[in-house]
Amino acid sequence: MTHVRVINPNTALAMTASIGRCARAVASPGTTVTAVSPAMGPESIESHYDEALAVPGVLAEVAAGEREGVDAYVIACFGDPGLDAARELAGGPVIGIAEAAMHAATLVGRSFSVVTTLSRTAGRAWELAHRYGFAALCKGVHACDVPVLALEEPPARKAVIELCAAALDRDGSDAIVLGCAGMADFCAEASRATGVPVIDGVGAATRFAESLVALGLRTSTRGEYARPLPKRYSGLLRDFTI
Ligand code: 5HY
Repeated sequence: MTHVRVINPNTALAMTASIGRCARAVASPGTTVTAVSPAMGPESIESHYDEALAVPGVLAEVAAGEREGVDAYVIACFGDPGLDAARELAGGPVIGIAEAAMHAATLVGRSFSVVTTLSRTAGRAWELAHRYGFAALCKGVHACDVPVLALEEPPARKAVIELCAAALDRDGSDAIVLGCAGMADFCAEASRATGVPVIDGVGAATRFAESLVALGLRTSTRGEYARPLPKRYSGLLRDFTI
């Protein structure tokens, strides 16, 4: 039995439950998915400040998972907060939903567009497209300007799906990447409405995580992802001492 821990880096428990449902909907029968939120952190992640303050909670959840024997992790926030640091702690694979979604999009299309929440988060999406090597294939990042925690309201779903269609027209791209874990359950409807592959990073990351475990692939401990060197951490971070 493979155990995949899906970490919603924000503390919105209703969103964590929705993310867990979306991950379990695609997971294999032999996979256990546990969806968690950190005990500390922002209720939603919509800025660099939020993203920075989400990382300690993500790392605490990975450290807990290591104690529990978790096989792989999904970081279910489109900024992939703490991804590299989490890979230094985890023995198994750690997959960010942005990285997973962009990889999946390029396997089914020559180009993709990202549909995200607030305009201020578009820069991070571009930064990740460059970091992951997809800058030439990402034809646009489009914000619906719906706050993360408002995505569950009916008008939001309509706005996101309409923006998916507009993004394809503007960019001439082949696929859509949904730029928020809170959009995961819009995926099927958006794909029906647009007629193109619409990728939800939660599902993509969950399947990638399972596949890497099935292939016997664990995070490399050589070089950049080696365990952090022992040292003291003080103040609020004292419990992070390795
Ligand atoms: C997410 N924020 O997936 C991102 C989306 C964003 O709380 N979960 C969040 O707007 O960056």
